[in-house]
Amino acid sequence: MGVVLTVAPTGPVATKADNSALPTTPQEIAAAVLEAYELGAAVAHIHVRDHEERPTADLGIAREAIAEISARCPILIQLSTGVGMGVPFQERARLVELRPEMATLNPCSMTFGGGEFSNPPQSVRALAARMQELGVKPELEIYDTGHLDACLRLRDEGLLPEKLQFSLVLGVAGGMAATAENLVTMAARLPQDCVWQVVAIGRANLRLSAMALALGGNVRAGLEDTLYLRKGELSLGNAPLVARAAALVEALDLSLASIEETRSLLELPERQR
Ligand code: KMH
Ligand code: ZN
Repeated sequence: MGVVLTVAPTGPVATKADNSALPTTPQEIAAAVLEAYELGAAVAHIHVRDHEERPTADLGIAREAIAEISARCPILIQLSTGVGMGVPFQERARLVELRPEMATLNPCSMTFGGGEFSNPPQSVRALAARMQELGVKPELEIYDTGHLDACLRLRDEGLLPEKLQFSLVLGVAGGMAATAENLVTMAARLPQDCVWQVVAIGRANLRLSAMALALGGNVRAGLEDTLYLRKGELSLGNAPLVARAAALVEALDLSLASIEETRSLLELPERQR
Protein backbone atom coordinates (compact mmCIF):
# COMPACT_ATOMS: atom_id res chain seq x y z
CA MET A 1 0.00 0.00 0.00
CA GLY A 2 1.33 3.42 -0.93
CA VAL A 3 1.96 6.40 1.30
CA VAL A 4 -0.79 9.02 1.51
CA LEU A 5 0.59 12.49 0.86
CA THR A 6 -1.59 15.29 2.23
CA VAL A 7 -1.06 18.92 1.31
CA ALA A 8 -1.85 21.50 4.01
CA PRO A 9 -1.55 24.76 2.06
CA THR A 10 -2.90 27.28 4.58
CA GLY A 11 -3.03 26.98 8.35
CA PRO A 12 -4.79 28.80 11.16
CA VAL A 13 -2.12 31.32 12.11
CA ALA A 14 0.38 32.60 9.49
CA THR A 15 -0.50 35.38 7.04
CA LYS A 16 1.00 36.73 3.84
CA ALA A 17 3.05 39.06 6.03
CA ASP A 18 4.88 35.93 7.29
CA ASN A 19 5.26 34.37 3.83
CA SER A 20 3.86 36.18 0.79
CA ALA A 21 3.38 32.82 -0.97
CA LEU A 22 0.70 31.72 1.53
CA PRO A 23 -2.55 31.06 -0.38
CA THR A 24 -5.51 32.74 1.33
CA THR A 25 -8.31 33.14 -1.25
CA PRO A 26 -10.29 30.14 -2.54
CA GLN A 27 -8.66 30.59 -5.94
CA GLU A 28 -5.13 30.77 -4.52
CA ILE A 29 -5.79 27.75 -2.30
CA ALA A 30 -7.18 25.77 -5.25
CA ALA A 31 -4.19 26.67 -7.42
CA ALA A 32 -1.82 25.47 -4.67
CA VAL A 33 -3.82 22.26 -4.28
CA LEU A 34 -3.68 21.57 -8.02
CA GLU A 35 0.12 21.91 -7.99
CA ALA A 36 0.28 19.53 -5.03
CA TYR A 37 -2.01 17.04 -6.75
CA GLU A 38 0.25 17.10 -9.79
CA LEU A 39 3.18 16.33 -7.47
CA GLY A 40 1.37 13.32 -5.99
CA ALA A 41 -0.81 14.57 -3.14
CA ALA A 42 -4.02 12.58 -2.65
CA VAL A 43 -5.60 14.67 0.15
CA ALA A 44 -5.99 18.42 0.62
CA HIS A 45 -6.35 19.64 4.22
CA ILE A 46 -8.17 22.95 3.95
CA HIS A 47 -8.47 26.07 6.13
CA VAL A 48 -10.12 29.12 4.56
CA ARG A 49 -9.69 32.82 5.30
CA ASP A 50 -11.95 35.86 5.13
CA HIS A 51 -11.19 39.02 3.16
CA GLU A 52 -8.84 40.18 5.87
CA GLU A 53 -6.95 36.87 5.91
CA ARG A 54 -8.51 35.85 9.24
CA PRO A 55 -9.37 32.14 9.70
CA THR A 56 -13.08 31.67 9.14
CA ALA A 57 -15.73 28.94 9.21
CA ASP A 58 -17.85 30.87 6.71
CA LEU A 59 -19.77 28.22 4.78
CA GLY A 60 -19.91 30.32 1.60
CA ILE A 61 -16.13 30.72 1.47
CA ALA A 62 -15.55 27.05 2.30
CA ARG A 63 -18.06 26.01 -0.36
CA GLU A 64 -16.28 28.21 -2.90
CA ALA A 65 -12.91 26.68 -2.00
CA ILE A 66 -14.31 23.17 -2.42
CA ALA A 67 -15.81 24.12 -5.80
CA GLU A 68 -12.58 25.74 -7.00
CA ILE A 69 -10.53 22.70 -5.97
CA SER A 70 -13.01 20.19 -7.43
CA ALA A 71 -13.07 22.09 -10.75
CA ARG A 72 -9.30 21.62 -11.03
CA CYS A 73 -8.63 18.07 -9.77
CA PRO A 74 -10.16 15.00 -8.07
CA ILE A 75 -8.06 15.29 -4.87
CA LEU A 76 -9.83 14.16 -1.68
CA ILE A 77 -10.87 17.12 0.45
CA GLN A 78 -10.43 17.24 4.22
CA LEU A 79 -11.86 20.37 5.85
CA SER A 80 -10.26 21.53 9.06
CA THR A 81 -12.82 21.90 11.85
CA GLY A 82 -9.97 23.37 13.92
CA VAL A 83 -10.28 26.46 11.67
CA GLY A 84 -8.38 28.92 13.87
CA MET A 85 -8.17 30.32 17.36
CA GLY A 86 -11.15 32.36 18.44
CA VAL A 87 -13.66 30.86 15.99
CA PRO A 88 -16.45 29.36 18.14
CA PHE A 89 -16.73 25.56 18.16
CA GLN A 90 -20.35 25.54 16.92
CA GLU A 91 -19.41 27.59 13.83
CA ARG A 92 -16.43 25.33 13.14
CA ALA A 93 -18.58 22.20 13.50
CA ARG A 94 -21.04 23.39 10.84
CA LEU A 95 -18.36 22.92 8.16
CA VAL A 96 -19.05 19.18 8.08
CA GLU A 97 -22.53 19.97 6.69
CA LEU A 98 -20.73 20.63 3.38
CA ARG A 99 -19.98 16.91 3.38
CA PRO A 100 -16.31 16.89 2.48
CA GLU A 101 -14.83 13.39 2.22
CA MET A 102 -12.98 14.04 5.47
CA ALA A 103 -12.73 16.58 8.28
CA THR A 104 -10.50 16.93 11.29
CA LEU A 105 -11.76 16.15 14.78
CA ASN A 106 -9.80 17.83 17.58
CA PRO A 107 -10.62 15.87 20.74
CA CYS A 108 -9.48 18.15 23.57
CA SER A 109 -9.16 21.79 24.59
CA MET A 110 -5.62 23.11 24.98
CA THR A 111 -3.31 26.08 24.90
CA PHE A 112 -2.32 26.65 21.26
CA GLY A 113 0.57 29.07 20.83
CA GLY A 114 -0.64 32.35 22.30
CA GLY A 115 -4.29 31.32 22.15
CA GLU A 116 -6.80 28.91 23.58
CA PHE A 117 -8.19 26.09 21.43
CA SER A 118 -11.63 25.20 22.73
CA ASN A 119 -12.96 21.68 22.14
CA PRO A 120 -15.49 20.94 24.93
CA PRO A 121 -16.13 17.21 25.47
CA GLN A 122 -19.89 17.24 24.82
CA SER A 123 -19.44 19.31 21.65
CA VAL A 124 -16.70 16.97 20.40
CA ARG A 125 -19.04 14.00 20.98
CA ALA A 126 -21.85 15.72 19.11
CA LEU A 127 -19.54 16.57 16.20
CA ALA A 128 -18.25 12.98 16.03
CA ALA A 129 -21.83 11.72 15.95
CA ARG A 130 -22.81 14.19 13.22
CA MET A 131 -19.79 13.21 11.12
CA GLN A 132 -20.83 9.60 11.43
CA GLU A 133 -24.37 10.47 10.24
CA LEU A 134 -23.04 12.43 7.27
CA GLY A 135 -20.36 9.87 6.35
CA VAL A 136 -17.55 12.40 6.82
CA LYS A 137 -14.36 10.60 7.83
CA PRO A 138 -12.73 12.06 10.95
CA GLU A 139 -9.00 12.58 11.14
CA LEU A 140 -8.20 12.57 14.85
CA GLU A 141 -5.72 15.25 15.89
CA ILE A 142 -3.41 14.18 18.73
CA TYR A 143 -1.41 17.04 20.23
CA ASP A 144 -0.65 15.32 23.53
CA THR A 145 -0.59 11.83 24.98
CA GLY A 146 -4.00 12.07 26.69
CA HIS A 147 -5.67 13.11 23.44
CA LEU A 148 -5.14 9.59 22.13
CA ASP A 149 -6.92 8.15 25.17
CA ALA A 150 -9.76 10.63 24.67
CA CYS A 151 -10.15 9.39 21.07
CA LEU A 152 -10.13 5.75 22.18
CA ARG A 153 -12.96 6.60 24.60
CA LEU A 154 -14.93 8.09 21.69
CA ARG A 155 -14.28 4.88 19.78
CA ASP A 156 -15.49 2.79 22.73
CA GLU A 157 -18.68 4.89 22.77
CA GLY A 158 -19.28 3.92 19.13
CA LEU A 159 -18.74 7.47 17.83
CA LEU A 160 -15.90 6.73 15.39
CA PRO A 161 -15.60 4.58 12.27
CA GLU A 162 -13.87 1.22 12.54
CA LYS A 163 -10.75 2.30 10.62
CA LEU A 164 -9.21 5.06 12.74
CA GLN A 165 -7.12 7.80 11.18
CA PHE A 166 -4.76 9.88 13.32
CA SER A 167 -2.49 12.89 12.98
CA LEU A 168 0.28 12.99 15.55
CA VAL A 169 0.80 16.74 15.86
CA LEU A 170 4.16 17.68 17.34
CA GLY A 171 5.55 21.14 17.91
CA VAL A 172 2.50 23.25 18.80
CA ALA A 173 3.33 25.40 21.85
CA GLY A 174 0.91 23.87 24.36
CA GLY A 175 1.13 20.32 22.96
CA MET A 176 3.89 17.70 22.61
CA ALA A 177 7.30 18.99 21.64
CA ALA A 178 8.60 18.04 18.18
CA THR A 179 11.08 15.40 19.32
CA ALA A 180 11.98 11.99 17.93
CA GLU A 181 11.25 10.43 21.34
CA ASN A 182 7.69 11.78 21.42
CA LEU A 183 7.03 10.53 17.90
CA VAL A 184 8.32 7.02 18.66
CA THR A 185 6.35 6.86 21.91
CA MET A 186 3.10 7.97 20.31
CA ALA A 187 3.49 5.81 17.20
CA ALA A 188 3.99 2.78 19.47
CA ARG A 189 0.81 3.61 21.41
CA LEU A 190 -1.46 3.80 18.36
CA PRO A 191 -3.99 1.01 17.97
CA GLN A 192 -3.29 -1.78 15.47
CA ASP A 193 -4.59 -1.29 11.94
CA CYS A 194 -5.03 2.45 12.17
CA VAL A 195 -3.84 4.93 9.54
CA TRP A 196 -1.63 7.76 10.73
CA GLN A 197 0.60 10.61 9.75
CA VAL A 198 2.83 13.05 11.52
CA VAL A 199 2.15 16.79 11.50
CA ALA A 200 5.50 18.24 12.49
CA ILE A 201 5.30 21.98 13.06
CA GLY A 202 8.29 24.18 12.35
CA ARG A 203 11.95 23.34 12.14
CA ALA A 204 11.66 19.59 12.83
CA ASN A 205 9.22 19.16 9.94
CA LEU A 206 11.58 17.38 7.55
CA ARG A 207 13.29 15.11 10.06
CA LEU A 208 10.10 13.98 11.79
CA SER A 209 8.37 13.43 8.44
CA ALA A 210 11.24 11.13 7.43
CA MET A 211 10.97 9.31 10.75
CA ALA A 212 7.22 8.87 10.39
CA LEU A 213 7.69 7.38 6.93
CA ALA A 214 10.28 4.97 8.31
CA LEU A 215 7.84 3.99 11.07
CA GLY A 216 5.06 3.21 8.57
CA GLY A 217 3.16 6.50 8.72
CA ASN A 218 1.88 8.80 6.02
CA VAL A 219 3.16 12.30 5.34
CA ARG A 220 1.78 15.83 5.25
CA ALA A 221 3.47 18.85 3.70
CA GLY A 222 2.69 22.51 3.20
CA LEU A 223 2.85 26.04 4.52
CA GLU A 224 0.42 25.23 7.36
CA ASP A 225 3.17 23.25 9.06
CA THR A 226 6.29 25.20 8.14
CA LEU A 227 6.84 28.42 6.23
CA TYR A 228 10.49 27.53 5.62
CA LEU A 229 12.28 25.01 3.45
CA ARG A 230 15.28 25.22 5.72
CA LYS A 231 16.65 27.63 8.32
CA GLY A 232 16.44 31.18 6.98
CA GLU A 233 14.94 30.13 3.61
CA LEU A 234 11.22 30.80 3.20
CA SER A 235 9.46 28.30 0.96
CA LEU A 236 8.36 30.06 -2.23
CA GLY A 237 5.03 28.24 -2.09
CA ASN A 238 3.51 24.92 -1.14
CA ALA A 239 4.95 23.12 -4.15
CA PRO A 240 8.59 23.02 -2.93
CA LEU A 241 7.48 21.45 0.37
CA VAL A 242 5.19 18.94 -1.33
CA ALA A 243 7.87 18.07 -3.89
CA ARG A 244 10.34 17.53 -1.06
CA ALA A 245 7.94 15.17 0.75
CA ALA A 246 7.31 13.25 -2.48
CA ALA A 247 11.08 12.97 -3.04
CA LEU A 248 11.49 11.68 0.51
CA VAL A 249 8.93 8.96 -0.15
CA GLU A 250 10.80 7.95 -3.29
CA ALA A 251 14.21 8.08 -1.59
CA LEU A 252 12.92 5.67 1.06
CA ASP A 253 11.86 3.31 -1.74
CA LEU A 254 8.18 3.80 -0.95
CA SER A 255 5.44 4.80 -3.37
CA LEU A 256 2.68 7.41 -3.23
CA ALA A 257 -0.92 6.26 -2.85
CA SER A 258 -3.28 7.22 -5.66
CA ILE A 259 -6.66 8.78 -4.93
CA GLU A 260 -8.33 5.38 -5.35
CA GLU A 261 -5.80 3.63 -3.09
CA THR A 262 -6.30 6.36 -0.49
CA ARG A 263 -10.06 6.02 -0.72
CA SER A 264 -9.83 2.31 -0.05
CA LEU A 265 -7.14 2.60 2.66
CA LEU A 266 -9.25 5.13 4.57
CA GLU A 267 -12.50 3.30 3.81
CA LEU A 268 -14.08 6.46 2.42
CA PRO A 269 -17.59 6.33 1.01
CA GLU A 270 -18.07 7.34 -2.65
CA ARG A 271 -19.03 10.99 -3.07
CA GLN A 272 -20.55 13.06 -5.86
CA ARG A 273 -19.36 16.67 -5.64
N1 KMH B 1 -2.94 23.16 12.59
C1 KMH B 1 -2.27 21.95 13.01
C2 KMH B 1 -1.43 22.22 14.20
C3 KMH B 1 -6.85 21.02 12.25
O1 KMH B 1 -6.72 21.82 11.34
O2 KMH B 1 -7.94 20.68 12.71
C4 KMH B 1 -3.21 20.83 13.25
C5 KMH B 1 -4.33 20.71 12.30
C6 KMH B 1 -5.66 20.40 12.87
O3 KMH B 1 -4.15 20.83 11.10
ZN1 ZN C 1 -5.10 22.37 9.99
